Amino acid sequence: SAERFSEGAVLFHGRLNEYAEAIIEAIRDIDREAPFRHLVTPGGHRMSVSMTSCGDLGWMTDRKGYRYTETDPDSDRPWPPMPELFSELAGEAAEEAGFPGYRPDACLINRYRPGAKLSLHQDKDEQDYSHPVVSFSLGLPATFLWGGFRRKDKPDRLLLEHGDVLVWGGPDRLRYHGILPLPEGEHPLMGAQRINLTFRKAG
Ligand code: MD3
Ligand code: FE
Repeated sequence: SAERFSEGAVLFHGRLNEYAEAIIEAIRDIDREAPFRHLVTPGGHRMSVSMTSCGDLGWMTDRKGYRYTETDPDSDRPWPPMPELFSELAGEAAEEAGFPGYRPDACLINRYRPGAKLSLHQDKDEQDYSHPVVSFSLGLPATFLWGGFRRKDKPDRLLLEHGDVLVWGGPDRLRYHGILPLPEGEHPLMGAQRINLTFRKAG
């Protein structure tokens, strides 16, 4: 089932369920080429979420700032290619949400272990905000914070569960958003973790 909870935001419940094993296997391959790592923000904080990327561009941060790169700074090799399954599923969901012709060039993969969180932020490192962001959730459920256009606007809460796909664009593209600390738990396919894949047209 699909739920449109704002003009530019659609949540497809359980959309990935039949593909979950294949996606998890593909993430294992990516982790072998470009292992998950805890990045350090420009302010010097080690992020509690660990990250890697696939696709033509990968998102990263260090003491110098946030940016997209064509190579993994840990290996100096290109990021692993984006599996076709990922781009097809992301493109289909975007199309159904009203964004036809979506061709993401970046897929950021976030791994949350219990206690990991993502503070309220905007996604502003992309060239063109007319393209939506598509996100896949796998593993343990997490509470998503859906804020306004100023950091101090009180966010609504929404549970993101295994298999969910969220498409976020148009007038909602620059909303503040985040993830509350992941509760303890054990997921049958994923163990004690949540993985989020976030697709973007960054370049
Ligand atoms: C709303 N990831 O990687 S996904 C991120 O679950 C990020 O790991 C979260 O925020 C996660 O930047 C949330 C849902 C999401 C992603 C991007 C958005 C919602 C968004 C961009 C604009 C507005
Ligand atoms: Fe974000």
